Amino acid sequence: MIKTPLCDLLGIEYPIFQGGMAWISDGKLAAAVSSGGGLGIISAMNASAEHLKQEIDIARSLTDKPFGVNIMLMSPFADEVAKLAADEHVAVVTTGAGNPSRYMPMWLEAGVKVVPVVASVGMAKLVTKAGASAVIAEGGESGGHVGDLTTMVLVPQVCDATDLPVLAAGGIGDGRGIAAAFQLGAVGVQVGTRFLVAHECGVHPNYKKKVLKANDISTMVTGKRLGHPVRQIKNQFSKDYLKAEYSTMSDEELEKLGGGALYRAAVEGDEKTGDFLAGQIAGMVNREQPAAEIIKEMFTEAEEVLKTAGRWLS
Ligand code: TUI
Repeated sequence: MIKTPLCDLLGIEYPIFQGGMAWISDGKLAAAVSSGGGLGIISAMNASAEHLKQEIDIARSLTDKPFGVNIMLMSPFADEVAKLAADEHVAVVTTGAGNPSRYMPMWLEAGVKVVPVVASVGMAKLVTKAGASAVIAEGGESGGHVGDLTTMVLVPQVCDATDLPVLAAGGIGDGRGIAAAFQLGAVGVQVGTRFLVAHECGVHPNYKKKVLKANDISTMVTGKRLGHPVRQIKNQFSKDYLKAEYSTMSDEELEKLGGGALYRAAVEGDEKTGDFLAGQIAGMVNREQPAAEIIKEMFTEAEEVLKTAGRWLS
């Protein structure tokens, strides 16, 4: 059995978070992951507090286990969803794409545990001082909004910079990845891409098909010109967008080109104009499974790997 301080801190069986994926991580997926022993997370994404409240109610109707809410700090609704998370006393808030400090006193006051995603040592130190309960060190192998550093170099440096429990994210798709993350000092992992093909994940079937078909070199990063690099599966949209980034197109027009693309992928399954965010481990995801089975399988594998980790020692 693998049990780490993160399990005791949050009252979960397996030290794994399901990533908060915009337009994808809803109350149903979060409940399935939490019922399976991990921490399911609802994405507040770019939607209103009203939408988030509906998903929280769905999760609460499906599981008695704790779950979390992910707040994307660049969302125009960040203020109202941050307040709702406090009012609802959700067990955990994770944050992404920015500095969560301005909301931390409100969340801590409400008894919410805050676990920010960080992409640098500086941000890890800052959120440690601000009262975070743990940090997620996310490398650029992940899907969606990415930082510059890889998981391999970010995780040990974040572990050295904070006394908080560290979760590793980005590039973790099976038990080998969990075992490797633990060797770097992490005591938990966050996984997004593999949960895209969970039975309980309501993303469009075309999205699942794209992940199942992907190989090691299927993803690419766009969005550097506007300062928001995003990893996605290569398709017509990503190639057109990259070309536009290197053209004389204005920033405003470029922004318009990207607008709604994730919705078109996740909800409408539009293979040409949709933006199919996924991490580099997409090539390792070959099978649809229930969320609980994904978690169990990953940790059974990790246990096997860790048991034999000393086999070359003499
Ligand atoms: O946030 C994510 N992944 C996301 S957000 C998203 S929606 C979006 N769509 C278009 C453009 C941008 C976003 C899709 N996927 N992951 C967590 C994450 N956070 N990765 C990197 C970071 C991060 C980056 C900078 C965290 C803190 C940070 O601090 C910057 C600062 O203020 O110094």
